[in-house]
Amino acid sequence: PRSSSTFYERYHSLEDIYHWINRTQQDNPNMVKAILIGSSYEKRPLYVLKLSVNNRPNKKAMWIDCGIHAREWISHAFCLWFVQNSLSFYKLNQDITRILDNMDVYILPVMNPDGYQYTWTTNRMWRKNRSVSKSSNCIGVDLNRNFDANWCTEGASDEPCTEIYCGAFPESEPESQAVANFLRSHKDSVQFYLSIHSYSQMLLFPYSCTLDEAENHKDLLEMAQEAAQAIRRYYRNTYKYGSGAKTIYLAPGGSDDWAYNLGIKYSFTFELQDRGRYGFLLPPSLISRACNEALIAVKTIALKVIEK
Ligand code: ING
Ligand code: ZN
Repeated sequence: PRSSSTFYERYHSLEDIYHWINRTQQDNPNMVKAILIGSSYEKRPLYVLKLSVNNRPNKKAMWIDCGIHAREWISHAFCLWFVQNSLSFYKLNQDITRILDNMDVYILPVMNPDGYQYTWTTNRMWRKNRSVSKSSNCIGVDLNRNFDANWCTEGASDEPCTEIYCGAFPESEPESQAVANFLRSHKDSVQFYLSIHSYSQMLLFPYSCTLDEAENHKDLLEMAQEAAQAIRRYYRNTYKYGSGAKTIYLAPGGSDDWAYNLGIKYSFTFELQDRGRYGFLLPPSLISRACNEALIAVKTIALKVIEK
């Protein structure tokens, strides 16, 4: 790495991320708690970091997951970036302060640790988890097709050898089940759900599993539009926005649609940089730019949710 690049401007192995989680909670005992929400198919722990600055009753919360897809390395990098930025700028940056004063933040930096490990050791382009199928020699379920939202209809596949295999049944995978269980038990506080992917530069919201409009479509569209405008204004970069099904493709079983139907009315999937030049292989020199522009979109939407 360039000697001037910081920890957050590099990609990190799974082992390094586990160490980072540990260190982050040890160094910030008043603000950070690590919560074990389950384990992966290969029995690796799934840790959520809870950022919380006070115990106000009836506090809202937001959720961010990264790394549902193994090869989308900028996603994992974003979760680390977001935590670092929140901890560094609380009480210094007005927006961060307002967000943390009004919301607890739950961050799952690696939703698919088995797949991520596999991209470091064996196949950089792996997408799915690493679960073994009963009916096929092919490995892995697409965790973003495994949630219970029009599960395994058009846009997913019941064929284990495809990249969009939906699994044997909804929440068949321990990774998606852990996330769904956690959100079910926190749905009274969590009002903003966000899943981070790459690439293509898009701010998406429900639905992806149907062409129908979400009940609060206008609200979601307005929030995504404001977030995209902020990115354009501050970083001169273009993000498309809209419902998933109409902006990219029909994709049933996604986490954002499922969270939305659970009652989390502000539910989004961000596709970070780039638009295809490097694709999943975004060079480390572009991490800071990609994360900062996503961060401004998160802040824009979180501040709107606080006002609701
Ligand atoms: N894109 C997402 C995918 O899982 C998506 C798009 C968003 C699907 C929201 C469902 C819901 O295909 C990438 N790059 O993974
Ligand atoms: Zn993805």
